[in-house]
Amino acid sequence: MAAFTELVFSGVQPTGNLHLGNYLGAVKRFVEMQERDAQCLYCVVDMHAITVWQDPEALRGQIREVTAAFLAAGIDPKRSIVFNQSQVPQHAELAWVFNCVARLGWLNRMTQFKEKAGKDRENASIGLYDYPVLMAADILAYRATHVPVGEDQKQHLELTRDIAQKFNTDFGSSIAAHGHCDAFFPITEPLIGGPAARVMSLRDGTKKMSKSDPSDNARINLTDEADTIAQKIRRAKTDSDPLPSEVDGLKERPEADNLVGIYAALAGITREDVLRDFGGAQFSTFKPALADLAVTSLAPIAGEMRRLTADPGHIDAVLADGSNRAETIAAQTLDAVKDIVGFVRRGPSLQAVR
Ligand code: AQP
Repeated sequence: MAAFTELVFSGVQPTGNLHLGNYLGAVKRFVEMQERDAQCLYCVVDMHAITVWQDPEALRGQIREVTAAFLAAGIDPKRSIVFNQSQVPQHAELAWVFNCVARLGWLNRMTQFKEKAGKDRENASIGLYDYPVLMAADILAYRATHVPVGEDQKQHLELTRDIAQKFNTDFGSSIAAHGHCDAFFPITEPLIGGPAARVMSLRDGTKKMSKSDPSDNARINLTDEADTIAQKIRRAKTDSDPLPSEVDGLKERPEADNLVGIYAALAGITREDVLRDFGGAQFSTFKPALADLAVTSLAPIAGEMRRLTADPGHIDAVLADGSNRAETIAAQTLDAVKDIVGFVRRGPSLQAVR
């Protein structure tokens, strides 16, 4: 087996309304991985964003806004590679190879496509259907070993593992003939977990907090002002019982479970810890405490995002630098993949004239 060094990859779509779920389920954990000194690549996945219509001018702003959120949350673009997907052409190239590895039956099972395409499936873009294959290419272009994501991405990560496995098997002898160990692609580990793996809507505890929810009150946006955050938490749907003292008591109480999970994730503690402090308390006590914690945690990020987005030149320079560094890694993978698959590619002397 190949010995892969730990390499972390993850992405966020620049589709607007970056929210608390994206922060707690993904971006906050990106920072934690960076602090563990892993080699990390964090990508603004703009090619994924256009699988549904995006206004071009708004998209440019949203790419810079997600980048600003990464930096404001604590991702250091010197230690981690921060870039946008469309600047590294190897993502699309590898996706094509994977289109020829993945099976139609695998994609037909993807629940996110079914949810997003809805009843009007014939009218969905081919890109939306093929989204999980491009996601596999994003990850495997760097031969990433770990991917921190929210729970909604679990099925897509399983597909990435299936594609890697099938590629390794289908091309096993060519992989060996080109001097690679038998597993060219790692079987990537999803890192899903913690109290905020699935943050739910503030208006309906059975629905995921989502960028596309028509109600702005269903989510806390990373750009919300302190007053707005506090107001949304005050108005969050709950039942009328006090909080239980044990986590088991949160079963069948999706809204209470969600607010306790958010508190735990923001404070960096467990649901059990939260209930130790607030078990028996009414929401009239718990909600103001949660609002204070949310404002204290999120207001500095929002402030820093505003400061960073006021200087798009700086953000674009961060993305250009990150894209160059990402491309250096991805180009090596693609050269190897082309050899393994049997393509004829330019040798070093011809590459020089490109
Ligand atoms: N509610 C959530 N709880 C925990 N994690 C979440 N993520 C998204 N929503 C939640 C995680 O955030 C990362 C980036 O997500 P994305 O931008 O790629 O796209 P998304 O999942 O499509 O975001 P939305 O909000 O769900 O958009 P719509 O409304 O279009 O469906 C991922 O790691 C994701 O798991």
